[in-house]
Amino acid sequence: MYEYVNLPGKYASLQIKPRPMTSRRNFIRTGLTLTALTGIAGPVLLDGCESNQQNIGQQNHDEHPGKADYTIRIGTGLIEVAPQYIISTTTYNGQFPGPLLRFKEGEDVVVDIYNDTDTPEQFHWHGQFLPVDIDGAAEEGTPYIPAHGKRRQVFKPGPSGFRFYHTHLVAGGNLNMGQYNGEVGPVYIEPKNKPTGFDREEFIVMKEFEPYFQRGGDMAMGFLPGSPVAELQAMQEKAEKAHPERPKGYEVGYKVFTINGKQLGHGEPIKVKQGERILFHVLNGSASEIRSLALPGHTFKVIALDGNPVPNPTEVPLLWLGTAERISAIVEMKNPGTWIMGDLADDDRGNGMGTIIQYDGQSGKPQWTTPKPYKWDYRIFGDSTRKVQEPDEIITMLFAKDQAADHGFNRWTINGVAFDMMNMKPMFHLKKGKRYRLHMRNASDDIHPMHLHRHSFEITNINGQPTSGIIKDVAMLGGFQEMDIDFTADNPGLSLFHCHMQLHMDFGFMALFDYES
Ligand SMILES: [Cu+2]
Repeated sequence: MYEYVNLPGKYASLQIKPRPMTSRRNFIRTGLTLTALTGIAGPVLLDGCESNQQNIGQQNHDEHPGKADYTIRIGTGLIEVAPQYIISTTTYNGQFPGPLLRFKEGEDVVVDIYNDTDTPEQFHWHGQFLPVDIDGAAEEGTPYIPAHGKRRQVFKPGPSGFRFYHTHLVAGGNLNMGQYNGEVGPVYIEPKNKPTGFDREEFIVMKEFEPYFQRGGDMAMGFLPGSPVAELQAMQEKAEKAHPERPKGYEVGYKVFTINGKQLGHGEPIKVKQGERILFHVLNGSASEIRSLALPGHTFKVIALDGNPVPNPTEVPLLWLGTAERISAIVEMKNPGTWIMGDLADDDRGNGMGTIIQYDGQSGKPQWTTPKPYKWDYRIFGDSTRKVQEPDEIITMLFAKDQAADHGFNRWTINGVAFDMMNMKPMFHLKKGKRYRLHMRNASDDIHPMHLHRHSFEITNINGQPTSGIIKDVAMLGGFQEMDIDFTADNPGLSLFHCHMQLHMDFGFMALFDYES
């Protein structure tokens, strides 16, 4: 079903990622492009570069002298998720999560990234406004970190707040690749004006391990507000009726669930004092799952979404996070005891998705009570009084699922087009300085955490309800629902837009924006 192409001679280790249903000619062509991307000098064999190759190699950061602020080594690591249960996976610096990288907003940072694996890597700085040669997506033209090679990156981090890093490789049908691995780590960029109202910070990374395929899945659905749009529902029904012979497409399930790399009950408890205000920075590092988090007897005061302060910090009983979403929330410790902070899904929590919060002087068995159902509505954190700025242009996007169309996997399309990894042609064109509205329509029953690289966006409408002031880089679009996100084209260069479900993006759910010159 998949094939690898080995490049000749010294490039032998530069294997092309597995892609279904492509011609060998395309493989070879991409292989050469990849060689060019790595910056290794060699004869130019490309017959007509794609437009997205123009930005490559404009800066050679490898020449920056001195010592790196941080060094990352990508390689195989062993993660002890529980005593006598040790998982082997690809990690950053042999640990999971990868090390917390703390930067200062606007201050240059030097990061050395070594790739100790046999596969070229992409290291994506999620949520930052970086040039295409640093951002970490091959589709934008970021050079690969060669297998057993190194890249030095020098950049000005920003914007401030809770960001993260992760691999941006295509996994396709290979569950040992991409974000199914342990290649996720937190980034915190200190703002010039530090937030107040808390005593200390804790970073929480939620991530599953040991993935497997099944037909169909059980994605949490009912927690988003609003009802399905009939027209969008009808589109999926029509598509399914056109192929009654097809079964449900493959979905990913997991055997092991962790918070900060430990199954519930096996990590060190988070020790707290009564009256302490803890700022939790929660990251959903999953490749494909939507996560929830509750701490019985306590509330979360959400102060930032995806690292960006919200206009209306609000206390909520629990959190929901799509893949790659982050929430920064303050919990005031005012209910002494030993508690489980965990996912609402009993099976997932039972398989490890939780951690223990222990007050000083308390022992006892950790307590869990399932909270009442709660609708997760981004709009409560927004500013309902502010008038939304009208965009210069509205881009309508229809997302659709072609069930089990690609070797048993669902194929995903944006306006009828599945992203073609071979020609990587930009689909949408931006003019610098203009403001755009993406009117997203989901003609599928899945939730899609939609992500835009190298820019932040503002949520301006959810299912016909206007809102403003919520700045994010990933937003969950509900099944058969609609959402508007606005952004200013202020960071020229190719920018990838995709669903952050690894299985969706790998099977077509991506598009490129370019800037008109
Ligand atoms: Cu998706």
